[in-house]
Amino acid sequence: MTTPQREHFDAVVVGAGFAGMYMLHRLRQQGLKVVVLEAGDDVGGTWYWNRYPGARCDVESMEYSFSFDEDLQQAWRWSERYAGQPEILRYINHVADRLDLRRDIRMNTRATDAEFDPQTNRWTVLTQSGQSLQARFCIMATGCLSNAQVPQIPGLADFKGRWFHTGFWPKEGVDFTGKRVGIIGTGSTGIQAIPLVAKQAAHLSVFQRTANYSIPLRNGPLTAEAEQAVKQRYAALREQARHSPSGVAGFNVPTRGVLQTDPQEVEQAFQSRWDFGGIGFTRSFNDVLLKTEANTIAREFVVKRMLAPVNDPALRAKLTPTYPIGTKRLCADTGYFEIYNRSNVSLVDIKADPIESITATGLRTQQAHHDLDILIFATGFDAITGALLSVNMRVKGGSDLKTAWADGPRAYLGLMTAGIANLFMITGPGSPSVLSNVVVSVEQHVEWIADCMAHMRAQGINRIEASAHAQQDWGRQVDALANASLLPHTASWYVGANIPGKPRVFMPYMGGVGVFRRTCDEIARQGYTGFELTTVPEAA
Ligand code: N01
Repeated sequence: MTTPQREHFDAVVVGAGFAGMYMLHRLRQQGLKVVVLEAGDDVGGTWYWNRYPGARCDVESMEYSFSFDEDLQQAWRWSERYAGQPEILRYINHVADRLDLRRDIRMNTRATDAEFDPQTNRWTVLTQSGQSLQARFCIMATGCLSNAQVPQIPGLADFKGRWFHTGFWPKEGVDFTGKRVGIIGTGSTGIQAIPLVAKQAAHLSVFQRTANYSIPLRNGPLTAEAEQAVKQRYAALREQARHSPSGVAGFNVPTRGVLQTDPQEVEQAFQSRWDFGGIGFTRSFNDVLLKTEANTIAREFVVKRMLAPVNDPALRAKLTPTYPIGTKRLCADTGYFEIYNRSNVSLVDIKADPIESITATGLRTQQAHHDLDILIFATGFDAITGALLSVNMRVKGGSDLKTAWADGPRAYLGLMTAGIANLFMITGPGSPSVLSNVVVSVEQHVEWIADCMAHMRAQGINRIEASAHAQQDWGRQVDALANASLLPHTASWYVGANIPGKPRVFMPYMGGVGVFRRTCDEIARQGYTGFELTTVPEAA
C-alpha cells in the first residue's frame, strides 16, 4: 500500500454548510491557506441532505441568512416568509459563487480520522478516499443535526419495498403516487412531510411514538412591503438578533411570567402569538419553560387549538402530547392535524402497539401487519455530538474525543475541549446552537475563532487549548441554566435520549445568544481567559 502524499494547510475545515463556508471565507480574508472537506457532492450541509417533501425552515427567511455582507442581504430576494429547502439551497449556492468558495472545497470527500501530533503541532486529517491533509488547526463545521439515525428494527434488510431517511433524501425525489407509504417519526421533520406525502400516496400509515406540539407556521409569500420594511433597517435588526436570547429579532423577549399576569391577558398574549404563528410561542412569557404551572397553562391553550381540526375524538386523544410544551423542540406545521381526517391516513400509536419488525412486505406491530411499498424514517439525528464523533479524533500518544466524552460531551464555550489542542468546533456542545437561530450562532462562533487565530498569529502563538478547569466551570454554568428549567426532565434529543446508550447530558447552553456572545467577547478581551495559549516549536 502506498502512503498518501501529505498536503499542508493553515486550517482544515470539515463540512461545507453555513458554518464551513463562512469559516473558509473569514480565514481566506486573513490570507490563510484553507481547505474544506465535504462529504456531499455540493455545498449546503443540512439543506443539501434534507430534501424531503415539505422541508422548510421555521425561522423567517429574512432572519435565517448571513448578516455579514450588507450587499448580499440587500440583493438577495426571498419569495416566502419561511423559505423552503430548495430556495435555501439556491441561496447557499449563490453565496458559494459570490464568494468563489468552491475552489477550496473538496466535494465527495468524507473526513474519517484526525490526529494531532504535539511534537509537530500539526493535525493530520485523513479522508475516506485516502487523502492526507496537514494543518495547524482543525475546525469542525459538521453541524448539530447531520448524523441521521435509522433505528435498529429487525428485518429492514428483508424489506422488498424502498426505504428512505429524511436526512439523506434522494435528489431526484420520490413519487408516492398509488403507493402504500409508512412513516416513522412525528418530530419537526415528520410533521412537515406527512401532509404532503398523504396528499400523494394511496395510503399513509403514520407510526407515532410521541405525540408532539405544533403551532401553525402561517407561511405565505413575502410581500414587497414586508421585505422592504426589513431591508430598510436590516443592520439594526441583525444587531438586535445578535443580542437577543434566541438570535431572532422578531421574537418577543418576555419580561413577565404567566403566573404574575392576569389570566385574560395571558390568553390574549397566547392568542396573539398563535395568530402570528411559528415557534416563538413559548417566548410569550418568561416562565413557560421554567415553571410547571405556567407550562400547563400554555400547553392547554395549544392542545385545544391545535387539535380543533381533528374530527375523531379517539384520534384527538392519540395526538395529545403529555410532556411539558417546549421541552422537546416545538414543531411548526402547515395543515398537519387536518390530514388525519382523510380516509387514506391512519395513525398507529406505537407506544400502545409497538413495532416488532420490518417484513418483506411492510411493518409488523404487536397487533397488526401494515402493508407498505415505501417506508420513510423521519427518526432524527444523533444530535450535537454525532457528527463530531463520527470522525475518529485523537491526540497522538494522548486522549481521544470519544473517550474524553464517554460520560457526556464537555466543551468550553462549545468551542474547544480540554486535552485536544488546536481543534475548534462551530456550535459545539455547551453553546446556544440548536436553541437559537443557528445562522446567528454560526456567525458568532466563526468570527470568534477567526479573531482568535488572528490574535495568535499576531502574538506569535501557535497552540491553544481549553483548560480543564475553565471547561468544568463552564459545564457547571450550562448545567445550572438547564436545571433551572423544565427541559432536562423530558427525554429529548437535547439530552441524547433518542440514541440508545448515549450519555444523558443536556447539551446546549440555555443562557441565550446575546449573553453567550458577551461572555465570549469578554473572555477574548481579557486575553482568552480559560484557554492556554502557548508557543511551541513546530515542523517547518
Ligand atoms: O427528529 P426528532 P426530526 N421508533 O428527533 C421518532 C430540526 N428541524 O428530524 O419523540 C419509533 O425531533 C421520535 O419519537 P420520540 C429541529 O431542531 C427543523 O423531526 O423519540 N419512533 C420522533 O417522533 C428538530 O427538532 C426543521 O418518541 C422513533 C421522531 O422519530 C430536529 O431538526 C425541520 C424512533 C424524530 O424526531 C430534528 O427533527 C426539521 C424509533 N426507534 C427538523 N426513533 C425546521 O426548521 C425516533 N423516533 C422546521
